[in-house]
Amino acid sequence: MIELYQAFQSTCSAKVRLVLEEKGIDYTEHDIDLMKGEQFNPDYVKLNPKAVVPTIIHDGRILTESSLIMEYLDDKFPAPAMKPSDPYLVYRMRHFPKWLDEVGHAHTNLVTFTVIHRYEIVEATAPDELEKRLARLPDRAKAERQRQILEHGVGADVFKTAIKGMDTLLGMIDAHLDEFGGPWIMGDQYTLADAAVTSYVLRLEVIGFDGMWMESRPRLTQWFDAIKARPNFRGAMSPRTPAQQLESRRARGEAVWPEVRVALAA
Ligand SMILES: N[C@@H](CCC(=O)N[C@@H](CS)C(=O)NCC(=O)O)C(=O)O
Repeated sequence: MIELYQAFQSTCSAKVRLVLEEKGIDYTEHDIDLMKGEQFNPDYVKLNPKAVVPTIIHDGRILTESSLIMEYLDDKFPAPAMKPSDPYLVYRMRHFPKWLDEVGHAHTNLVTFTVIHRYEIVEATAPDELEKRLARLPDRAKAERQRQILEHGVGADVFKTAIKGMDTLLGMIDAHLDEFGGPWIMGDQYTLADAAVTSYVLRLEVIGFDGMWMESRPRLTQWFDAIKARPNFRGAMSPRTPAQQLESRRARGEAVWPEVRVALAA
């Protein structure tokens, strides 16, 4: 049994759930409410000193960092294998989690913060608490980016860089589908690369930015439809978000999409 500390809507938590579901591993979910700041609870920070989700506890050991957890689970629970057998293909596959860890996750985080979280956090936080919340973020560069978004919204340069970064990810997926022939990123085998990127593409869809591929990337559209039809997706992502919240998030994204489309084309 694995204890998973997570936030249901967090991209990194979803990565781990997709692997757990794919392998049929039993797990118990412990939800951390990121909007309320429960990640800063001292008991949780003892598990995850960066005050982020996910964290798992397995065999009495604490594991953090979603990409590393995915690899751990794939090694510890080998069936079905989520890595190709050819080391060269493993090398190619690992570019996806590497890119997400190095830059992609921060891009998504910022895009989400710009389009929805800044409103939800502002609604849930008293004005003087907002400053304290920024001050509590261990990642100071992230706090500074969030400050710029609070001031300039989708007009902030940091937002434009982030959304172009997400476009790069879509381009990477599309190029691999072309090179390896699909249906998955590395070809016939559904791998950690597919599980790693799924929640990032889903996030763009949730905020109404699916115009980034629907009209221009048919291979990616087909891949994403196939991803959403998989049992592990249905298990890991079964809707728990109230329909009203989904609608309001999509509406917030759609309201800024024309401006974002222009920024992407620039
Ligand atoms: N590199 C970490 C990143 C984890 C991360 O940033 N998680 C986000 C949710 S997807 C989080 O907990 N954010 C809390 C916050 O920003 O305060 C991982 O892959 O596990």
